[in-house]
Amino acid sequence: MSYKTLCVLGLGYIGLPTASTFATHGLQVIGVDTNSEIVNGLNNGQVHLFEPGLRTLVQAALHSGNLTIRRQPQAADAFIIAVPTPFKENKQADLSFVTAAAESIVPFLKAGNLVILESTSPPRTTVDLLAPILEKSGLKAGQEFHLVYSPERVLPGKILHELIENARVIGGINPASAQAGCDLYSIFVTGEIILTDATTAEMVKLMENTYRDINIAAANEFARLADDFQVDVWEAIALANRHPRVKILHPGPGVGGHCISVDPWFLVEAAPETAQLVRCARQVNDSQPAYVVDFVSRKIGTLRKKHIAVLGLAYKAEVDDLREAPAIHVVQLLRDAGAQVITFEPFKPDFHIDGTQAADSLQTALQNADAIILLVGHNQFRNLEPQKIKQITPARKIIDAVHVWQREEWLSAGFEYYHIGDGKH
Ligand code: SAJ
Repeated sequence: MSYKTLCVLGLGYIGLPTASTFATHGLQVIGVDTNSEIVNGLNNGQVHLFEPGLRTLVQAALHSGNLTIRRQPQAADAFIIAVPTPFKENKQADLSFVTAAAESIVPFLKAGNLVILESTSPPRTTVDLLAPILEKSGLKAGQEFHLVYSPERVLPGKILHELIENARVIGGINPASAQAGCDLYSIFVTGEIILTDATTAEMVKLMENTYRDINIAAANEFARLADDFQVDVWEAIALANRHPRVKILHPGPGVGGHCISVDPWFLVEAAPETAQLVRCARQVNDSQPAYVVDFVSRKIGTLRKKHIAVLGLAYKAEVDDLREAPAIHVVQLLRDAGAQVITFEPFKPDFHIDGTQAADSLQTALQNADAIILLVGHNQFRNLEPQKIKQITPARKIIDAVHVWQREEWLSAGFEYYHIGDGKH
């Protein structure tokens, strides 16, 4: 099949790069978002997300005339749904955005169209939820229009490269649908394209992120064990990773972001009795902020009335995304224990957590601190020089929750230095 027009629903971290990349590869693309601020901003050339290279790509797509931004969909050869699938309070998937996006397509669906869901979804969403909604058009899924689930697998920070170069799994509700999806993504994907059925593709996506979550949970639990046994977990991990078949990940303040901390719950929701390991890993990672706060209080004593400077709130280094960020939980727990917390997040300096102060500079964050906690390894923090920091803060206790600083450098500058999972020092 050949495609001339494409409608992309949802202009977030996945939809916006996808729409722009198709546009710069010659398709006429309509980018749709229900948020009028995002639509107005993009129409004025303002990109609401930080991702390396994205601004340049979006501006090139807009200037080419191939990318149009609107609030409602319109007729097209293909539709891609890339809206969020958050979870609700009870950890169940909130599919209301997928449902609304699908319903908005129905009036425009024509015979021969292709519809693709990219949003991470519980197994069987494409077959059991999406197909019946789209069939309200009077057209039969798989016979009169093609229907596909194709997971996005791009890593925030490297989205533009991985979008093109990663292997792409395309699951059709029948083989003809998968082939139609392949024809579309072949326009820019240089990685391998593998065809399967829609439910397998949904499961693949959930398995990838669950696998990583379980492996990070192992690293976090090893940190706690090492702490108990007077071992430095980082030294132990480096040595264990010399084994040819072992690759332990990094302990940290927990797992955040909109993907790995959310997606495993979709498996737990779909099969609560079976998904025991999946649930347990989630619980280990979700309790890691409490471990960090316990570690801090063991190193600096009572938290009551202590002035604590927290560096980094984003869910990981070099992103501006604070969704599900474990650092926010750490700050809330410190605050609840009576500490006077001042935060500094260089990618979102205005972000404020109730009952704490947000600093607009490193200097402001550190100037009255009793202790400094590093929660995110942004480059700006990695490169700090202990001798210079000593000049701008009275704090002499450093807790490094991501282990990006060198212990010896801080010690020789006159600080007490601790990284989590270090029971040795
Ligand atoms: N983290 C650790 N220790 C580690 C690695 C990560 O604590 O050794 C933490 C990070 O600090 C962060 C969280 O885990 O809080 C997740 O970060 P990440 O870099 O592992 O992953 P994401 O969420 O940015 O992107 C993931 C990727 N999935 C996998 O690597 C299997 C990406 O390919 C997916 O496209 C993305 O989820 C998604 O959208 O689903």
